[in-house]
Amino acid sequence: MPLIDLRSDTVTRPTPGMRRAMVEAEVGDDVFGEDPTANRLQELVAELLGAEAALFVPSGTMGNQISIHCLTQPGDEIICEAGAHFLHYEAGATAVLSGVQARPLTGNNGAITVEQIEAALRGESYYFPRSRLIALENTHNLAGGTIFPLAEIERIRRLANQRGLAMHLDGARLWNACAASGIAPQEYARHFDSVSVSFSKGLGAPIGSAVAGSREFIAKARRFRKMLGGGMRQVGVIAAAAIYALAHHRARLAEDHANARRFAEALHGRHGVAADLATVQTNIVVIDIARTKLGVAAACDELKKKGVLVVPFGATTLRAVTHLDVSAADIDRAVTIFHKVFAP
Ligand code: TLP
Repeated sequence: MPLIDLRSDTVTRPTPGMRRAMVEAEVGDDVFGEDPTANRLQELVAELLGAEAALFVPSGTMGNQISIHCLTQPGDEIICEAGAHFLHYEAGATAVLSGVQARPLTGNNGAITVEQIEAALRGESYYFPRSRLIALENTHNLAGGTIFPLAEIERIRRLANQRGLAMHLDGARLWNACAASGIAPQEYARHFDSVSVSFSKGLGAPIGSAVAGSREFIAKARRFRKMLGGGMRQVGVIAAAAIYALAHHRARLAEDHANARRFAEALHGRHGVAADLATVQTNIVVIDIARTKLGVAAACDELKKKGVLVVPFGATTLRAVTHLDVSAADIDRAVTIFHKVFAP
């Protein structure tokens, strides 16, 4: 039996249709701006996000870091939620590449409020860092794939306008938020100066993200992408996979969300395992095993031996992510394996 890989939605392999699109992609040198497929993808993303322009980048990490770099100056401060991806999983890049520091605020399911942000804004004194950027994440990975409420984003944007702050959205899984909430991508995106979206997570493309914003922002982003070594050449081969993914794999995210819920409901409350069902809003399930006989590392090992891969997520938690390569039948098999591993 093949392993059921729930470590991340990044583990998917291109489908036959996607591979065909990649093979047939028209290509050119993208550093000259001449790759027709990359150009088409950028136009498509800009249109979907209601932005003036977009730029293809190799990874979500580069998308976040380029955005942060282009919207800040050294000595600035970024207000974000304490579990933000860029804070924990991007190798400290904001400090190294942009010389900025973060002001993390503890949110509720990954969402921070306008009141919290207002209270965290710095005054005018010369010895304070400059409050400059508000960075939000939707869906929020560490909080378990939770959706950031649009009404709060609108309030935060009003504050940002009053106080001259920029806003960045880490929308690596914005497509999941949209599929689950029924809210169109541009309804979220229009409140931000920069948005980073991924094609290589739930959408199932092998590589790639994009950043979107104003033409001026994208011109700066292109320059910094080059500086980071992210100017690629015949990139249409992978841009084609992203175009295919946007066309064919967005609506089906609802299946991943149904599978995540099915998984969480079947696990919760059995053999000491807990999954906070309120946070299972999209394709991520955070599983708390504090009240079971196993620690996190031992649990991952035992699950792997029996055929399920998950990752350690916190001191007592595991993360499981549903995706394109996991069926409802796989989920049922994974549930049976969990029950066997945690049974007393
Ligand atoms: N997340 C990965 C790991 O890095 C944790 C995962 O398996 O979930 N923003 C968010 C919200 C992300 O979840 C990720 C990747 C990124 C940015 C970075 O994207 P990549 O991996 O393309 O650099």
